[in-house]
Amino acid sequence: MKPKLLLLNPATWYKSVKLTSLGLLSCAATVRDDVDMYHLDANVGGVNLKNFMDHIPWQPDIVAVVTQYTNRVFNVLTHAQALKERWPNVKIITGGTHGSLDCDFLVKTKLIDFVVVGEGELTFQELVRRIVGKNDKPYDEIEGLCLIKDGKPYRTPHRPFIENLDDLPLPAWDLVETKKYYMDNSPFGTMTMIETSRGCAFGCTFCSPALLWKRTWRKKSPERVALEFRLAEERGAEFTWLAELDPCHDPTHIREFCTALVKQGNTIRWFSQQRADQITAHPDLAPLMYAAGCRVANVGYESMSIRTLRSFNKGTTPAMNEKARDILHENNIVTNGGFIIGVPGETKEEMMASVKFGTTIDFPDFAILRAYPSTRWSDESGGNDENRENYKKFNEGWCFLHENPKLVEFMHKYATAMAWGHPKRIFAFFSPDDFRRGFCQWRYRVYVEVLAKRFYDKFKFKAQTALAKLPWFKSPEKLEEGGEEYKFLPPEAEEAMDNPAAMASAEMFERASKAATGQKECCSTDKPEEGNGNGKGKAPKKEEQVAVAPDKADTDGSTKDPPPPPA
Ligand code: B12
Ligand code: SF4
Repeated sequence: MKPKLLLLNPATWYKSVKLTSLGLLSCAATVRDDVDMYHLDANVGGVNLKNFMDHIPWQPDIVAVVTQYTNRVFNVLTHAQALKERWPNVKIITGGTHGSLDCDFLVKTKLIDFVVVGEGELTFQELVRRIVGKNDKPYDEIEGLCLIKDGKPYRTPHRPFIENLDDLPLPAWDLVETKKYYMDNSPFGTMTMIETSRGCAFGCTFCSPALLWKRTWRKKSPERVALEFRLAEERGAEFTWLAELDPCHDPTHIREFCTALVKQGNTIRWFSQQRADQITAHPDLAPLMYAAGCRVANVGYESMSIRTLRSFNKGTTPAMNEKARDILHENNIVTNGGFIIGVPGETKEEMMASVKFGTTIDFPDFAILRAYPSTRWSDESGGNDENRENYKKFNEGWCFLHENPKLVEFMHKYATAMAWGHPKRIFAFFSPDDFRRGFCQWRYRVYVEVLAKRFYDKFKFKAQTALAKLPWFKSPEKLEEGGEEYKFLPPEAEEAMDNPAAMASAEMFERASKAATGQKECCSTDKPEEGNGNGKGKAPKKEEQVAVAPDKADTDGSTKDPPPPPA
């Protein structure tokens, strides 16, 4: 009998979009021959944070849980605590964007045994094989790991990136029931995720994956992309997110795979993230992408203020944003635009310019600037340890960084109201295009649900506060019964958060290693270049965009005392 590995997608508040983690399934595919696996998603089929333990079919030897999202990190710990309480010897592994960038904290909680830092597949394979006794490499010699060694968080050397993404095994979609994945009330049908490339060569100051992938970009071949679309069709998927940061990075690549999709008569419609500069530099891409199935573009417009775009190191301009919007409109691609407000120093007028522009695109999404771990904004507001407490509020309309938080919170509400309530929106309801009409109606249903939930939460919170005043109603657990989200930190995590002495060394290590690996440099916005015609900003040239072997600091690990923090 093989050892047992549980693959766990942790519970989130974000339930209207049902998608499991592609990263987890891609890692799982590397250990098919070594373990028996079961995939459990605590967001679908009635499974949640409270009852997920009842849905585990057997006692696992290993649990692999995703820590992709900053706003979900405490939920991950709540899951881990329940698992460790029932099975103290189970090995818990995590990985993903957030986990990689705040790995010291996760292992310090002692609820997580190993964090796979950065690209997961090869590290995960080696680690799982080590745990089940298929190799005897010491844990601290497995590249790309964070673990506790001599009582302290310890990071092994960085693992070089996989050179050819076609070498990856196909993600383990066979462990997942396609019909469980869709967007609530949406016209898109069943959903899946396909990755055509990996990484991003840009360095926006708010973005965590730019740090994770060290500003590299790699692609799958058009044949491999076409194969993955075909297999997705075969398993019944009708819609997919391109699960990548920058699908249009190399125009030849996207032209080739779109042509391959058209040739094979692809029926899957897809959604992709895009940059305004790439849309404007290659206007011929939009019609080809449409023909290949692209129906929605999530464009990182971010702002209509050049000053704000510069402080984000975005490398685009307001003029590019306008042109990109027009190209997408002309090609009937629905635009779901992302905007961020609340950068320190941003004026009301600058925010207002973004709000106004938002009313001219199909669906603007406004977010308040967050200090995602290890980004410039986190460093400038005290580092990961200072910001961690705020992760709990990352879902909500809170402003942490701007000098006038009330203004930003107000503008956020106003922007959201304009995004949904602007009279122009009504036209989309009656659009002759089925897809656009369906998309619009779906977004409205989501909005109504969000409003209803907020109203309910507020009401519930007030009721709870009133109840808590009654002398005979003291138990916080009682108040939370039936709740879905993390509310109380597991004691081990509280301890790790409240222990400044232990944190001091980890923080020193964090800062020093970050400075040494050049992460700071990647996000510096001292003098961001203006969009330079093709809008490439500060991205390195093509030939520099290959994954580089780890530098000395990366391979140094931390067997010694950490070097002093940079001045
Ligand atoms: C598709 C997507 C979504 C989808 C579905 C996500 C899902 N279920 O996975 C939806 C629409 C739901 C979504 C929503 C949001 N998203 Co999103 N999303 C993505 C996107 C584009 C792709 C993720 C992906 O599959 N990548 C491809 C895989 C192969 O890469 P990977 O996940 O990094 O996995 C590798 C490693 O990280 C590691 N790994 C990953 N997981 C695990 C687990 C284990 C056990 C191990 C060992 C290793 C490992 O190994 C993998 C292979 O090498 C990413 C950007 C990106 N490219 O990562 C943003 C991203 C993850 N999203 C982001 C954000 C902010 C959000 C939202 C908060 C947006 C919003 N304001 O509402 C919401 C909240 C979601 C929530 N809390 O649940 C941020 C996360 C930042 C952060 N630190 O939190 C990202 C990184 C985008 C960005 N530019 O900043 N998202
Ligand atoms: S373009 Fe900027 S925001 Fe988008 S993935 Fe790259 S670094 Fe992040």
